[in-house]
Amino acid sequence: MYEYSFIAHNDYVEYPVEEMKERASEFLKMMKRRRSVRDFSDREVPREIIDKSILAAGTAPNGANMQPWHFVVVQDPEVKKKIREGAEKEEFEFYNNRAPDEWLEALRPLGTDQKKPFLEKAPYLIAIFSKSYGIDKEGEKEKYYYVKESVGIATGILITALHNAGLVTLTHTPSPMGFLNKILNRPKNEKPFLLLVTGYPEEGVKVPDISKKGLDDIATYI
Ligand code: IYR
Repeated sequence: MYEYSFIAHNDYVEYPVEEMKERASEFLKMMKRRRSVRDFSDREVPREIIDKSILAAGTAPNGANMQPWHFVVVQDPEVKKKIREGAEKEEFEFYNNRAPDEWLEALRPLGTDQKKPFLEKAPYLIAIFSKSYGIDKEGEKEKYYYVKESVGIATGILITALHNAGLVTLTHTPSPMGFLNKILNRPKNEKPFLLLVTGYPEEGVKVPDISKKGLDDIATYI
């Protein structure tokens, strides 16, 4: 067990109420512009943007501060090709054999299929792994807590950070994703959580005309 000392939270900033309202409203406006995109440009993106966004993801609140995540950033065309092949193999099974009709029906409006060319075209694939447990300095297993919740929150922050920087993302979940451990050489305490594709959108990209639920539909105030 580690012992932490406690320090003053000097980084907290309180804004005047009017400024808070303005910030909340500006943030909502910014987030409403976020869309999942399936066609990426191959334009280069400076690595620094990815680095900073991953560091932002790493600030996520998480179980006992174990930080049970690992991000593998793939730029190498050979590795991207292997990931595309692995994903398309699973997706073929999904679309042709595994997915129940009801699921395929729900996906129809999105126009998705087993072909995933963006996995080779986008400049970065970020494979997010959740760590089921850690290995401490003595080589002993270390228990991790609320792993899915923690990695889910970190992923949300990563998506938000990339969007805020001006990139687009696709949360891609080929299922099952075990092939990512093999290709990316990750240990067995790490499970693929999802594959985040990021870069600039393809010029003239189209997105489905969908809307988000309103406050009354998603929240109850008591
Ligand atoms: N993983 C598949 C299917 C898929 C599932 C859901 I739920 C989506 O919102 C989108 C796609 C694919 O990526 O095509």
